[in-house]
Amino acid sequence: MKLSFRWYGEPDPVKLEYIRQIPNMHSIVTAIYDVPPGGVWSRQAIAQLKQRVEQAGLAFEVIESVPVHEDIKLGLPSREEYIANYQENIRRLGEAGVKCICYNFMPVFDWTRTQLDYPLADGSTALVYHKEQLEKMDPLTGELSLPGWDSSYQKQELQALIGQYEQLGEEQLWENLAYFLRAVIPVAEQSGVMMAIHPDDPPWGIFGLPRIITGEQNLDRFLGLVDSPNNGLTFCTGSLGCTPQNDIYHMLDKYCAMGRVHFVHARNVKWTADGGFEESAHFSQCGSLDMVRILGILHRHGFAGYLRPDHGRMIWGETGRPGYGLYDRALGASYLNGIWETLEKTQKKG
Ligand code: DNO
Repeated sequence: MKLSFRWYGEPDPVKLEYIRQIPNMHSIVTAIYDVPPGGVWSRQAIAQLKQRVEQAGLAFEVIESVPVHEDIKLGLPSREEYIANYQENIRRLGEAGVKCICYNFMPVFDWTRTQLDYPLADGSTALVYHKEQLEKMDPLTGELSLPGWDSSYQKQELQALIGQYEQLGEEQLWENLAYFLRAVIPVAEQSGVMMAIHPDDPPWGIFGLPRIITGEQNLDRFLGLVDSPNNGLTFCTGSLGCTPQNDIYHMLDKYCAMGRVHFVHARNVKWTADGGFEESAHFSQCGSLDMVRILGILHRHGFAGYLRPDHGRMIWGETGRPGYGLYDRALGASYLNGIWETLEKTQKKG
């Protein structure tokens, strides 16, 4: 297991130098943020980022994300150019030593929550998804803006885009995903890069948009689209595990056995009675997921991929990017280290 930590580049209030001080930290998970989706990342920008991360004593091996342009998801003729650009990014990142690229195939909106500063009983705040709040949200009329959302769309453009996806439907989205994978996975193979799709978060359709990377059946289908080890998963415990309908322990075991889990986002969520969830501290008893069981499965399979603590609460008065402060993620990292060390010292692998 290679412990890693997400960093949003120089503007991130969490400094690389602080991340370095977390025990056992191996690598930084980051991206080039100033190129719009679909563009090519310059070799110079990649080299600078690599140098900056390595100078801080950390490895530059995981990118999250290289975004997939909407035209690829929609299967428009312009996808050819964007796919060629995507292939070029994989080549360039591979040349720079990147081993794993995390991406998603969610139409329009990335991860979605209904509140980013929900007060928990202990006085911290967390990201939550409450169904009754979601029902009141309308991306076309509301003022709402969440970090996972692309704020560059005008309301009219957004309306047109949502309309295009409604027409497209799930099956065609699968087709477009297969088309994309058939083009990029061979390049990833040649470049020594593991592609690791992030599950849809939450794993169900929102605002009438189709979502397909949601549960076991669909992940099986996804892995079968291109049967290559380079066509793999980011196993996000909090995304897949935010509904008890997903048996994440069984799924993790199965996909590890297949050698298709390259990256793990380890976080905990607490299911709520309305079918939604609240993000909690990593500690098992704080949420609905059993972190010892999750790491135990990874350990049994000799997991040598990347794992990062995921969203944290805001604690100790920290302010900053919701879910991505330093303190609670660092607590999460230390807790995950503790579980892993115990497993190393007490369990046999294989
Ligand atoms: C949320 C993240 C996601 C993830 C993308 C991957 O915190 O896990 O935004 O980075 O979906 O493309």
